[in-house]
Amino acid sequence: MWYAPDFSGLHPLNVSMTNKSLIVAIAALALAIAAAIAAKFLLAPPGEVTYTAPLSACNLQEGPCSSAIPGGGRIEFAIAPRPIPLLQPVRLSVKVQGMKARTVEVDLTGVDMNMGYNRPKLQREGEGQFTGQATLPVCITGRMAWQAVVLVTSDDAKVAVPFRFVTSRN
Ligand SMILES: [Cu+2]
Repeated sequence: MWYAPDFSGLHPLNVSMTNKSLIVAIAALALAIAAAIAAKFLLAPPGEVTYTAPLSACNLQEGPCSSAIPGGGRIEFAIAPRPIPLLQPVRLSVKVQGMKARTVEVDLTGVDMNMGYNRPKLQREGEGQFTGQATLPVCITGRMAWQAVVLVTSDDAKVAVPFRFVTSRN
């Protein structure tokens, strides 16, 4: 029996095809890595805060407070009635300027003590106008410092704007 040696695997065309697919594979991998790096830097994963405003010195017990956001916009926030009561529904109002707000939430936390998860989602009332309700739990200590972080989400950003206020037992 005589067998013709099989050189098909080494055929010049096959070799060049192998090289081409290898180059394509390497290029695809490099592109995927570049895309992953770009995604990490340019697009934050959904739900992740992209900008946190410095803590405002404004006191929500005295009236509406506002804070600047990147791009020349502003977030105005108010809690009513004032003085802000405990164990009673309070009205939260947020005005957003210079940002296409999709959702607005207010995260209410105790500054020095854990008061549980309290993050009502506000309803859209008009262009850049959101309102909602929350109830602050009563605190065993008389004086209680609160932080209210207004969370505004657009299609490509999530901005966190913190404000503070103090309640007394009432
Ligand atoms: Cu407390």
